[in-house]
Amino acid sequence: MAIARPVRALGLAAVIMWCFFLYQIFAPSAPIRRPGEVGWDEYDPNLEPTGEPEGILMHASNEYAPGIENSARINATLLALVRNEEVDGMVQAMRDLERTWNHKFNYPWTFFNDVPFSEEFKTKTQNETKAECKYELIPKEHWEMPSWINKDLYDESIKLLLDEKIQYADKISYHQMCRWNSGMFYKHPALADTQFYWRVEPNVHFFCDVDYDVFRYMQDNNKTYGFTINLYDAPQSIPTLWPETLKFLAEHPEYIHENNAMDWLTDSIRRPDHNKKANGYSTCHFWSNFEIADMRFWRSKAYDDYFNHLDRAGGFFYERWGDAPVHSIGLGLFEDSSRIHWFRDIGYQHVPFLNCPNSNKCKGCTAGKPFEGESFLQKEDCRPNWFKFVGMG
Ligand SMILES: Nc1nc2c(ncn2[C@@H]2O[C@H](COP(=O)(O)OP(=O)(O)OP(=O)(O)O)[C@@H](O)[C@H]2O)c(=O)[nH]1
Ligand SMILES: *[C@@H]1O[C@H](CO)[C@@H](O)[C@H](O)[C@H]1NC(C)=O
Ligand SMILES: *[C@@H]1O[C@H](CO)[C@@H](O)[C@H](O)[C@H]1NC(C)=O
Ligand SMILES: *[C@@H]1O[C@H](CO)[C@@H](O)[C@H](O)[C@H]1NC(C)=O
Ligand SMILES: [Mg+2]
Repeated sequence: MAIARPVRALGLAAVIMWCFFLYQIFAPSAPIRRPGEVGWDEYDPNLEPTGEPEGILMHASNEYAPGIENSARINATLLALVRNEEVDGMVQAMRDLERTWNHKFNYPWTFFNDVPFSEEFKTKTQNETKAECKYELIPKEHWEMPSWINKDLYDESIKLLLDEKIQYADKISYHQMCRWNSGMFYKHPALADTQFYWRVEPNVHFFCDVDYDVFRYMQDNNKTYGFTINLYDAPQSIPTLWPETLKFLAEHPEYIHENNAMDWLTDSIRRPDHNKKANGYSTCHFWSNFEIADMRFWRSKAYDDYFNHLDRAGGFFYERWGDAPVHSIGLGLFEDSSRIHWFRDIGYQHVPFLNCPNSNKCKGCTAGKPFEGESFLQKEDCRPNWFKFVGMG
């Protein structure tokens, strides 16, 4: 009996589909690797089910209602440096964070700008929250290029950075922004009575419901700094940052904390070229567009002296030192590394990288996928080094 060719083709397709289906069900899953085992670098702990962190937690309650006196809120703010033109991106980021967290806690927002905020910016952002919004102008002396920067040397240096394809190298405002985030924001008079902040940039995303007060978590569990993402930096943007740091340490060995993260800062095994080009620094850093932190650390003598040393050296302008490596080196040297916390439960994205935990509280991201886009981005993730040298705390 002859079977028509299309029917044969259909039958074959059905068999293939069936085999694929069986394979999906019965194929052995990739072995899960544990810390200490060979191949640890490839294992992503975000694949494991994630709940709330251990430790003391304060959950949402009517003590967090907006505008009440003696609320359960502590001395903290959501903080954003942002331009008027970025209002729509800011609204989007606020909407995510209000939906997943802040509508339960109503912490105030504080916005900073080097020019006055427009009425449009104020109206649109205040409309996104029941909490108070404050709009602050940055004083000129915190923003402008310091007097000791040599303009000719700056112009020459920018040419070299552009040859190295360093993004935004020729935008003065980008250098100013990095310097302000490194050593100025916490000196703004509007923050004089604020201890903790959560930094938020326009256009970022938050994916997971978080039901406890993260600021209280920091305070009650002795945490100084919280991060979600750990990345390598472009070494060409910071060739003399580590050498300047070593000069500073030679003058001030007393600032180094006994439980520091020096091994994480100086690792040369995972990405030897980066360490070499950065003259001894792995370039691994907390990606600072997300940070939840205690400003007492930035205001400490150790960090303040360190920032002033770097500022005098000029690398915020002659090179393109970012606030992420500067914060990270400061923390890695002068803070107890057990006081640095990985907020694995906060689903977060700043394109193209993300932190996506495995939890039914999260919507809109794929657990365990640390980047979106081309696979070459994978190698930029340096969390495995943090886990290796410090842990998952
Ligand atoms: N007011 C103000 N805010 C700025 C300025 N430059 C940067 N920012 C803000 O500083 C933050 C970081 O700047 P971005 O341009 O996002 O820098 P980035 O995250 O390194 O780069 P992207 O990958 O392009 O996002 C954002 O919140 C910006 O809104 C500026 O000149 N004025
Ligand atoms: C205010 O917020 C509501 C709800 O999110 C939104 O629908 C509305 O468009 C907003 N209004 C303005 C002026 O942004
Ligand atoms: C808030 O924190 C700041 C800075 O640490 C401190 O000076 C101030 O006294 C605190 N205020 C309250 C009400 O706790
Ligand atoms: C926090 O640190 C203080 C002082 O070092 C200590 O007394 C306290 O027990 C610590 N609390 C927690 C939860 O670790
Ligand atoms: Mg950005």
